[in-house]
Amino acid sequence: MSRVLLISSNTTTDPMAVYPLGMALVAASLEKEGHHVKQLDLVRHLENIFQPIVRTIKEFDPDFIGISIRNIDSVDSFAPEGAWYLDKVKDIVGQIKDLTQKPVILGGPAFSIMPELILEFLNADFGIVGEGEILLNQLIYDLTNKISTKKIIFPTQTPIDQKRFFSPLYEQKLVDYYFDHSGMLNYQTKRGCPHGCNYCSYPLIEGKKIRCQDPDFIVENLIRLKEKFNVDTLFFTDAIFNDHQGEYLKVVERMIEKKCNMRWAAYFRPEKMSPSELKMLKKSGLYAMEIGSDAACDTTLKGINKSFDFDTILTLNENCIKAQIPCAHFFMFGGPGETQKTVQEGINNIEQLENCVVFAFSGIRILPNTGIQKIAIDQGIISSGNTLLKPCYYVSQLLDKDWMDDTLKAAFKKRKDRFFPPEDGYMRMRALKLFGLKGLLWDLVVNFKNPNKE
Ligand code: B12
Ligand code: SF4
Repeated sequence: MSRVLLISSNTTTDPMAVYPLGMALVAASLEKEGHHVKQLDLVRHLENIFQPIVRTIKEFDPDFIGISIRNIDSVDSFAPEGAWYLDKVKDIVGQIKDLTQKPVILGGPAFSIMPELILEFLNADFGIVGEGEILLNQLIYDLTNKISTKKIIFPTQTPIDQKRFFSPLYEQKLVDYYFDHSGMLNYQTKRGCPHGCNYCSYPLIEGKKIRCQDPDFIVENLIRLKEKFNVDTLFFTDAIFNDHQGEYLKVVERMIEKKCNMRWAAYFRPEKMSPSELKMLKKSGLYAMEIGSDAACDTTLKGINKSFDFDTILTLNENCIKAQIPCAHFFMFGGPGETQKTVQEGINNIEQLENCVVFAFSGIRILPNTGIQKIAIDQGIISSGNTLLKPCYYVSQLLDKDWMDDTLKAAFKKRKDRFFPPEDGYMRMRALKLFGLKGLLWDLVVNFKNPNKE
């Protein structure tokens, strides 16, 4: 059996530090196979990320080093150059290569979006696209037994299904760190998204088919988190929690039955969710909803291939107010079909969304193998040779980005429940953290008694 060092290379703490869940799942699968695993999370060593790498490699002497890469950049068109994270990961790989010749294996959501480019840029040895639990074990087996293998391993036809999901190998010291800094832990109840929103990378990372964990298995894990680690607040990291098959309802029913008593938040797709359904979600502990509303009027919703309209967003928001569940809507401006007229229409529409928070973004990060990449090439916004490794944004040619940015800033500046540009939101959150507050934080702004207009 091998000694495997797993490193979570993510050092971003905006909008909050997030537990390296992917690493914890891969670690669980390796341990189950009998390997000796060490998890190193660099976010806990921000003052000097290289020191723990050197020390751990010397002390642990791994046979394989796996690096989890979560983010490529901050997907914010206002962000400075430093918000591109791969330079730092390249330094990490370089440091490791100075110390050992053992294989360096990459994985994680960012890696899975552009595997060939990232493997080459980072000068690592191997990479696994998509879920790593089964494939990393297989790769280690092949390398140990000198069976020839490709440098990049793509997902198989048989991804993990209901019976083969692992329980994350959470570690006490990491749990303490994240609970202390972000006030929550995370858990994933399902994988995959069948929708085809044309800018989105999620189906590339997790596949299109929804694969749900057994509700009993989920609840067992949540109770373990509570009893063993004293965690009572969670974020479900599913691409969409409210899947159209309604599997999520079974999960929350079981959470209620088993008296989980946990507070939780998640991403939701704006779909018709009845007041009684929202009531049940709230009863199970739902305390805040992040809603992928994504575009602010029917023309731009169509432009990114959404199958719902703005009325659906409005209805969901009204039902959330009735159920007294704080929600945050995320909107991207500048997508296909955006004009000065639709920006204005979008601002007017958003004005109708009461008692909620809005995060707005300018432009859409173009990622490889997405529909928006093709549109951008066809419209001459990017060349077909653009690798997209460095941040590159789609902005409709039917308007001027500066005009759009100024118009959005002017529309939102007087409101404390509207966050634009993103850095403005992060600054406000950092300020709240200085006062010792933690959690999503935006939910503190929603006040059902008093509208948030100033
Ligand atoms: C939930 C989520 C969030 C939540 C997290 C809440 C929480 N408390 O955890 C919130 C809203 C806070 C968030 C914030 C951000 N996010 Co986010 N997020 C996600 C999402 C939907 C799921 C991530 C997750 O937890 N997955 C579950 C775990 C189990 O899966 P996993 O990490 O992918 O791990 C599996 C595999 O990747 C692989 N694997 C992982 N590590 C390793 C290592 C090795 C060696 C191997 C072999 C395999 C392997 O195996 C694992 C198990 O199967 C993804 C999209 C997606 N569908 O992946 C975006 C995503 C990761 N986020 C992204 C981004 C950009 C961000 C932000 C920078 C956005 C911003 N400006 O605010 C921040 C950064 C936050 C931070 N501190 O890092 C991008 C990253 C890629 C990119 N474009 O750069 C993604 C991919 C979405 C996108 N736009 O494309 N996010
Ligand atoms: S934006 Fe949401 S609904 Fe659309 S494909 Fe991505 S994860 Fe699925």
